[in-house]
Amino acid sequence: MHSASQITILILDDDPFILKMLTKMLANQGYTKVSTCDNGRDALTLIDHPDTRPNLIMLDLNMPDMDGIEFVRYLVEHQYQGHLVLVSGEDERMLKTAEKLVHAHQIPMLGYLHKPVTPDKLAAILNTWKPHAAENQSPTNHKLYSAEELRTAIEQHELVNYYQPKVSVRTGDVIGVETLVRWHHATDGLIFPDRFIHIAEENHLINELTTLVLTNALNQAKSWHQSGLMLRVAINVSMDNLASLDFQDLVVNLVTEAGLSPQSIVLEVTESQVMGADARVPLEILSRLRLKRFHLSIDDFGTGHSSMAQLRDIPFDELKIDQGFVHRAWADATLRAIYDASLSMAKQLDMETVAEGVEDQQDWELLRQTGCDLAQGNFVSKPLLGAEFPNWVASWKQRVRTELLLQSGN
Ligand code: G
Ligand code: G
Ligand code: MN
Repeated sequence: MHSASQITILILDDDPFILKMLTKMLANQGYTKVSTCDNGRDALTLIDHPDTRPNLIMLDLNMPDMDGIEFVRYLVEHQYQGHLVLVSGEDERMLKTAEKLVHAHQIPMLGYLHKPVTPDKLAAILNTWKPHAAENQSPTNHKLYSAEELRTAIEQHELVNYYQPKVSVRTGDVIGVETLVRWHHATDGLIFPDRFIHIAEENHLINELTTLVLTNALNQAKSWHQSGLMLRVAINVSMDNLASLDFQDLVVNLVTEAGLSPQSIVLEVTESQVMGADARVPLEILSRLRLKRFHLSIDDFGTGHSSMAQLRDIPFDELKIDQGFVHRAWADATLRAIYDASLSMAKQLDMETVAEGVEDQQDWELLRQTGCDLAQGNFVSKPLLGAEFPNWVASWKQRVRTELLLQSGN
């Protein structure tokens, strides 16, 4: 735990009574380095100066000139590196929306406090404070990679597949895996796809990348099949892969050469950008792959453009409910409504359902109660290297029998 004297706190609220009351409450709990502002402009001046820059800001949402939401945007522009606590009289949904926005701006947030603030709640939230890594992070951690570096990485096979299991919620059987690519960078370590997929898409490298991922995944699938693990293997396909008709030949040829059947391959499609004015090419590729009995999956359902128009136009076999609507849907009425609606729509369309981001036992129980077909997430397993898989399967089978108490189908 930290000591209260370590933290420099700034309270921003237009109500002088709140400023006085919070300052007093904080002092009673040993927080003495506290300053106050009744408007955003003055607060930004304090933040800009190294001597007065706080580690923690307690922010009111509803203020007359610059409101809290606008203030958060300025915090980003002023490169604020500390934490935030929202303090507001607004309702739960409004506070949650504001919290999402703060997360989207990548400002670490300890949580929110409803007004009137009680000393207990205040103490509980401040106790979770830890110095934020970004406050002393080196800028190389945010390094951007060039197209040339990525091209070399693909050529040198520095991209490595990880595999995350998809299991049957009813029986616990391991049905398949999703392939998730990572870059094993010689000097920077393990790099996640959110830092390089877009570079591949923007620089005409996405077909090379997907070819490498698919080739490695097919080799892995073959070796699993030979050892009796009949896993269905999913790969992620970018909309940019679907821009040219060559892609379907590429996939068909690689799968045929590997001696695998299309039924054992799943293509997960997200529409990361709006389908261009001419949707004929992607539609043709997906329809033809489906005719050859490849499984098509709509990924991240409910976000961005992975939406109902796609469901209407493309013959998907599987619907993946985005993790943002799965984790804690049992505790949150809004998430639950979206989760239920997605599940029900998939069932009416005769699609298999996969819930992503299943993180704990309560998430798992919700899937069981609602009849979701497959689960994927850290509760089952984090993404694994191919070589780790057989051992994981053995330990999972054990867990299915002794802890989850399911009747396995095999
Ligand atoms: O694994 P996480 O592992 O961080 O993956 C983040 C995102 O990257 C996911 O949305 C996933 O769909 C995407 N992704 C992972 N591997 C690939 C890939 O081989 N191709 C494409 N286009 N996206 C991928
Ligand atoms: O392709 P897609 O966007 O569905 O990729 C799944 C992403 O979710 C990957 O980045 C993967 O590492 C991540 N992931 C997998 N399981 C969990 C989980 O239980 N919780 C969270 N937060 N992320 C997960
Ligand atoms: Mn996916």
